[in-house]
Amino acid sequence: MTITSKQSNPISIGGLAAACGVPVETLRNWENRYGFPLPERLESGHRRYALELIPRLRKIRMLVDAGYKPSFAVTASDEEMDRLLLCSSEAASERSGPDTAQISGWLALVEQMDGAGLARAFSRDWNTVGARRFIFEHALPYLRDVGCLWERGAISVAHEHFASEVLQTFLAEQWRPLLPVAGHRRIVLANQEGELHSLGLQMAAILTTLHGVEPVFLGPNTPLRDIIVAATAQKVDAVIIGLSAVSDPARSASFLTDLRQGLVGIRLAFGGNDRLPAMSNIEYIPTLEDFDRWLDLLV
Ligand code: B12
Repeated sequence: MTITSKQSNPISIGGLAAACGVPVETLRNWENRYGFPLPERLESGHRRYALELIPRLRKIRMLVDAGYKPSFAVTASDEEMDRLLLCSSEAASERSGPDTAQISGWLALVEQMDGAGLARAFSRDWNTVGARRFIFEHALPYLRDVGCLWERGAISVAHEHFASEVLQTFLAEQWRPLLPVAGHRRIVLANQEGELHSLGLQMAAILTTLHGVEPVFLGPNTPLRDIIVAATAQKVDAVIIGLSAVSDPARSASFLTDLRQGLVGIRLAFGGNDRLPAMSNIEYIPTLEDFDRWLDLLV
């Protein structure tokens, strides 16, 4: 298609290269290989580009700088790009401070699949910094890095499973001996049916015991009726459901609504997925820090 130079703010390939930090040669190369960025042509044959291409091209450059292949970066969806860029900026290599060394050490043990070493390293850290700092400042960023490294192809799915499994076992071993003795409040902690991301719930169990409240821990993938039976029989003060970004909001909302109907006179709250609609008589607790405050008010 040919255009006249009067058309909506078109810029030359040199202008685009300067605006995005991508060399002219590379822009031509991407156009030939991947069909992006596509110029319009002046009658003279010169390329002209819409200004709207600049933000996307800048993101592509950032992804390539972060180590992604151009064939992947140029064709990624906008949503995917945003997620990966967030991931790159949060990755261990770009953080600084003493916590970075801690987490990098754990990740090295994951790479070697050294479970005993990793459990010992968790234990040393837990004893040094305490439960809350362990969770919020080390375990959560560690899991985020594991996810990022896996997304970048730097570690395998097996490593991701290994990394989360060792942490999951470690966390479970920490809170059970802390269980309070008689005369305390009790709450059910369960993941929705189909939900396997249970580490948030394990961390919630630790915070619960730190408040002297007993978790009735039902764990991942718990069917609706079993939550109702357990909560009713144990006469708990509340039921807390752990979801994740993976859970389908409509399905989770329907699960929670059914659960609400089955739980007579028991508080119901959920955390872990922020895409659900507001639901009557069901509380939403966005983060584990919020859950820590929620427990302050319960006791
Ligand atoms: C460990 C992990 C797994 C492990 C889980 C093991 C376990 N025992 O939990 C395994 C290997 C099983 C797994 C499986 C899958 N996973 Co996964 N997983 C992860 C990983 C690396 C860490 C998640 C985690 O535990 N984080 C710790 C929690 C506590 O932190 P958080 O999620 O940020 O939660 C915050 C809030 O949501 C809230 N919160 C969370 N839980 C709770 C609970 C309560 C009670 C409260 C109050 C608050 C709360 O508090 C936190 C902040 O304070 C993430 C990567 C990442 N970048 O997060 C992927 C990730 C979550 N998984 C993902 C996917 C796609 C899957 C699978 C579909 C993969 C597959 N193809 O099989 C399956 C789904 C399984 C299922 N049906 O549930 C995607 C989700 C993408 C999306 N947005 O939809 C992620 C982001 C990876 C990725 N980048 O693609 N996964």
